[in-house]
Amino acid sequence: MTSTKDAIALENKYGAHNYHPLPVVLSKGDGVYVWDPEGNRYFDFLSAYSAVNQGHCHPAIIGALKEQAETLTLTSRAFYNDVLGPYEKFITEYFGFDKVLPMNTGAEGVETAIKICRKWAYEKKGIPENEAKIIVCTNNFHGRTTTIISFSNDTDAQKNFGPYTPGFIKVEYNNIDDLESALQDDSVAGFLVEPIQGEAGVMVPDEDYLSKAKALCHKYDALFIADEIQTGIARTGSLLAVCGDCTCENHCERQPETYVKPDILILGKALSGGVYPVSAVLADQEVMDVIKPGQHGSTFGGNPLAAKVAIAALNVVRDENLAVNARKLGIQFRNKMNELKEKSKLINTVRGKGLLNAIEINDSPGSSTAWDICVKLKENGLLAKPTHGNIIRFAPPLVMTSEQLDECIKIIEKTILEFNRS
Ligand code: IF1
Repeated sequence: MTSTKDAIALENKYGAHNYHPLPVVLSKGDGVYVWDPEGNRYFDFLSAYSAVNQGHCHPAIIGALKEQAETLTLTSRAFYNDVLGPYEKFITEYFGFDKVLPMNTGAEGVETAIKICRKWAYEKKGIPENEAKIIVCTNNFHGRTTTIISFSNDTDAQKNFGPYTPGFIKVEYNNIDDLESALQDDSVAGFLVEPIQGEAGVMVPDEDYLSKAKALCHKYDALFIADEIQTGIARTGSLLAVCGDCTCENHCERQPETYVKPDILILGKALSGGVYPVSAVLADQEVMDVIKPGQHGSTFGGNPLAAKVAIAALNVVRDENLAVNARKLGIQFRNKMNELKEKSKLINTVRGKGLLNAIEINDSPGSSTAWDICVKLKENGLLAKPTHGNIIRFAPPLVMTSEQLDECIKIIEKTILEFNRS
C-alpha cells in the first residue's frame, strides 16, 4: 500500500493541482469511518460532499455493483438493455415523476436540465429562438462546465474560462421580490435553484421561499428547476429538501402542502451511494417530451451498472429510514453546536437542516482559522473541510448512530475549546 507521504508526493508530481486537499490520505472506507494507509481511523464528516449518504462501501450497493459488473456494464443507448427500463420505472415511481433522463455526473444533469428548459421555452412557451433566459441565484454552485461557471459569481470557478455562455439572470438567493421582478421578463424560461446552498456555506432559505418561488414561476409561465444533487437523497431530513417536513421515503401526494414539486428535478451524488457516477433528470411528460431521439445523451448515460447501483442505493435510503435518521441526528447535532457556540468565541453561527450543517468561524474568510481547525479535527480523528474560508461544513453519512454522533460532537467540542488561534 502507498504510504501517506508517497501518495501526496505522487499526486503533487503527476496530478493537476486543481484541488488543495486537507493533508490526509484515505485508503479504506466502511460506513461512517475512513482509514489512512497507516491505519489511523477517522469519522468522515464530509461524505464526499454528500455522495456517501449511505455510508462508505455499503454492502447492498457494492453487491449490486459486483453482480452487474460480472454480467453487463455498458451497451450505449444504441441498443436497449434489460436493466434501464426497470430502473426508469423504479426511479420515476420513487420520486413521483412521469419520466427520467439518465446521465452520469451532477454537472451533466444540470446541463441536461438547462437544455430541456430552453427547448421547452422555444417549443412550448413560444419564446423566440436563442432568446431564452434562465434565472439563477447569487453564490450558486451547480458544477464546473463552461456553461455552468458562466453564471457563477465565484472568481476562482469563473476567471479566465471565458467567453461565457449567455442567457442567465442572477437574483439574490432567498429574496422573493428579486425573483418576481426578474420573472417579469417574457423571455424567462425557468428558475434554477439549490433548495439549500451547499457550497455557499449551507445557506438555508426562509421556510416559504421555495413554495413562493414555484408559485411565481408558474404565475409567469416559467419552469421551477431544483438542483438536489447535494441536498437530495435524504441528506436534509426528508427524501428531498423540497419535501419540507415530510419524512416519507417514497414521494407521495400525502402532504402536498409541504412538497414543492419541481418541474425539473436534478439528482446526483448519493443517487449511487458514492459507488459510481450516476445522475438523473426527472420531469413530467409535458416537459420531458420536448427531447426527441438524437437530441441529447451520453455514452454512459443509463448504463446497466449505474442503473443497478442506483436501485440498490435508493433501496438503502428507504429500508434504513435514512431521512428520519438524518432529521433526528441533525437536531441533536445543532443543539450541541449551539451549546458550544455559547462556550467559545470561535463560533459565530450554526446552521443547517438534517445532516447538512455548517458552523461559521469568527474570523475573516481570508484567514486560515477554519482550515487550521479542520487540520486539528483531523488530528483528533474527524474529517471536515472549510467552504469559502471561514465556514466549516459538517455532513456525515446518514447511517451514523446517535452514539457515534455523540463521539463526533465530543471531538468537535475538544478541538474548538482547545484551539489557539495561530
Ligand atoms: C468540486 C463544491 C459541493 C453540487 C450541486 C451540482 C454539482 C455539485 C448543488 C455538480 C457538486 C461538488 C463538486 C466538487 C465539490 C462539491 C461541492 F464544493 F464544489 F461546491 F458539494 F458543494 N450541483 N458539488 O454540489 O456535480 O458534476 O461534481 O457531480 O467540483 O470541487 P458533479
